[in-house]
Amino acid sequence: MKTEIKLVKGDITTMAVDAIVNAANSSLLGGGGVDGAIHRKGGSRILEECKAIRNRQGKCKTGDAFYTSAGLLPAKYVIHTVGPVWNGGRNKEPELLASCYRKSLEIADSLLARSIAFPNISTGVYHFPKAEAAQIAIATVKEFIDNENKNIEEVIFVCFDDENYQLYKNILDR
Ligand code: AR6
Repeated sequence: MKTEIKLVKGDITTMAVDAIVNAANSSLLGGGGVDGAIHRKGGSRILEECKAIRNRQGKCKTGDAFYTSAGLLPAKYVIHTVGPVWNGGRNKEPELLASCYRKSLEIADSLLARSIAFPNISTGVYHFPKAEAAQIAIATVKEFIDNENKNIEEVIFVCFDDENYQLYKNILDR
């Protein structure tokens, strides 16, 4: 299948796609940034589902992902993934970030999602350097769609800030 990669500048909570990805934290109980926006606009149902998952299986490990419904958002599902906190780069941050993208894609594919939108995981409060994060995000998505994907037709990178948007644009235009 030919899967398209698209780039958008904006707010991921407005995306009418099958799955949006949330840059969550291991508590699963919400936070600021994109996580805050998703819970705020999506309503209490998302948090209730997160709490139920936490009660069943405990905290979410860094690099791992799980999904809930999308509450009041236009998407069908929210895939919550926990990005690494940048701590110099020698604590497996690149591998863990790649794992966030890969596991999210695996979940979306297993949900038969045809479209998935990603924020720039870990590049806000978690301070992952944006240029390196963009390389990892794009390389991991390409690898997945070339080798494993069955159902996803569209992967959209949703950049909230200009710097991320330009970094992605430069790589994708090459
Ligand atoms: N739509 C798309 N992207 C957004 C939005 C939005 N509405 N809002 C912010 N971003 P961050 P992290 C971008 O800090 O670094 C939370 O408190 C933002 O510009 O949301 O993975 C969690 O609970 C940045 O590029 O996530 C965790 O505790 C990107 O989203 C912690 O932050 C990620 O920034 C996770 O930190």
